[in-house]
Amino acid sequence: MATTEATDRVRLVFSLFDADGNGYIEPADFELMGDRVAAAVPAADEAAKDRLLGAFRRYWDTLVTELDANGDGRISPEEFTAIVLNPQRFDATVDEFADALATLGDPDGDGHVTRPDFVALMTAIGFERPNIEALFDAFGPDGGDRVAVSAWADGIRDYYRPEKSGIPGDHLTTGTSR
Ligand SMILES: [Ca+2]
Ligand SMILES: [Ca+2]
Repeated sequence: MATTEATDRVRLVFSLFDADGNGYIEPADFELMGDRVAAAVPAADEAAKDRLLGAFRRYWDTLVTELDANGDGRISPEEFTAIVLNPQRFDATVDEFADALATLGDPDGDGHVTRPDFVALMTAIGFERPNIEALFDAFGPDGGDRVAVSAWADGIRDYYRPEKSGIPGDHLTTGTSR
C-alpha cells in the first residue's frame, strides 16, 4: 500500500513530467524537460549535463517498458500511478536520476549544492518556488546555505518510496493545486 503522501508525490511528478501538458508522458516531454534542466545551471560541465540527459532517457525507457499497460507508446496518469506498486522495478532508474540531478547542482564539485543552484534546477523541473525553498530548508542547510549532494540524492530516492510519509519531499506537494 502506498501512503496518501506518496500518491500525491507521484501525481505531482506526472503533472511536471508531462512537460507539454497534453495529458500523457511521451519522449517529447523528456526532451523538453532535459533541455530545460540541463540549461538551469550554466556553470555545470558538459559531462554532468550529458549524464542527466542520459538519466532522463533511461527514465523514459523504464516508464515505457514497465508502465505502458495498453502499449500505445505513451504513459497515461492511470498507468503512471502504478509506479508505486512495484518500486523495486524503478530503483536503479531513480538511483541514476537522483545522482545525476544532484550532481548537476554541484558545478564546482565540492559535494554541496547552493540554494540558488537548487532553486534553478527544481524550478526547471517545474516545482513551485515556496515548495522548493521549504524542501531546501528541510534538508538542513549548513552555515553557507548549502546542502550535501548526497542528502539531496537520498531525498529524491525517498520521494519515490511508496511507504514513506512525513519526508522532506512532502514539502513539494504542499498547497499545490496539481
Ligand atoms: Ca506530454
Ligand atoms: Ca499507455
